[in-house]
Amino acid sequence: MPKFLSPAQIEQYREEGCIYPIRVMSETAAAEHRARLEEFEQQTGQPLRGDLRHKSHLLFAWLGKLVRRSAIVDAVEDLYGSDLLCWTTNFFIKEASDPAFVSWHQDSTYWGLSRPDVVTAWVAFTQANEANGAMEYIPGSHKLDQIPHRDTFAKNNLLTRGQEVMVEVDRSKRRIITLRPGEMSLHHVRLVHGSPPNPSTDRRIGFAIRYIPTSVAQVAGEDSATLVRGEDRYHHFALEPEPSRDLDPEFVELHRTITQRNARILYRGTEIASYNEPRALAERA
Ligand SMILES: O=C(O)CCC(=O)C(=O)O
Repeated sequence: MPKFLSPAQIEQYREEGCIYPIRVMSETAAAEHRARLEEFEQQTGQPLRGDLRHKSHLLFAWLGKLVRRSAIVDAVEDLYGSDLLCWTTNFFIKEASDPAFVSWHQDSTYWGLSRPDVVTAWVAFTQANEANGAMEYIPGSHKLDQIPHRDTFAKNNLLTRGQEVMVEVDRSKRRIITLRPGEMSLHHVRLVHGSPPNPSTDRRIGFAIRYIPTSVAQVAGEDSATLVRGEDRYHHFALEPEPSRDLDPEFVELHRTITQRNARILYRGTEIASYNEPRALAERA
């Protein structure tokens, strides 16, 4: 008996590789999440960037709670069972009139995970639609094997390596993931997806939470993850603690260590050692 998703939604995930919209909090709560992010950005005087966009649930207690939010985790449990890790989180923020985009790709390409049993809960802090660069996907493409990708390191590409699939994508088959604030989509790690720039007058903010069953392992190096439900009988990942307050110095240090280690996995085979480097290189160019 599913806890949160309907049998039709579960079937849609199996067949299409993506389900949306799924309401996981009220629009007011989503606005509060956005306000918390923007309060921090005001303090630092700039949009969240570099490694602060990744594994942010270790820096901010309110994001630590979000990755454990029962509506989200119940939905993930309906797909992958009751022993679950949050492997990582990534902010995808597109400013107003922003050329930033996401090339067509499969998430699985550089993540180093042992099986494609990985789902992303993409939680909308703002609306996401055709007018502001919402995610698009090709239904059923998650059933393909791993497709070869080329790294572009393109300046405005939000992906770590600007990676893109080395096959022609038939855009006429694409579907647009339209979300209201407080809704989420769930997409499979092999799904071919991407998103165009945001020409609108407001930011588009999504928080992507990557979940795996505890049986999935990291095969490309040492790694850590957050247990969000059940028990970890496999011990493939070092387990991460939950922050009880924002920007606790111990957690800031832990976050630095973990994101540097993660970057070594994601940028393996290149000279790049941190999430901050591609951006810094692009800004100097
Ligand atoms: O936010 C976007 O536009 C793309 C997000 C994405 O590629 C992902 O969550 O895997």
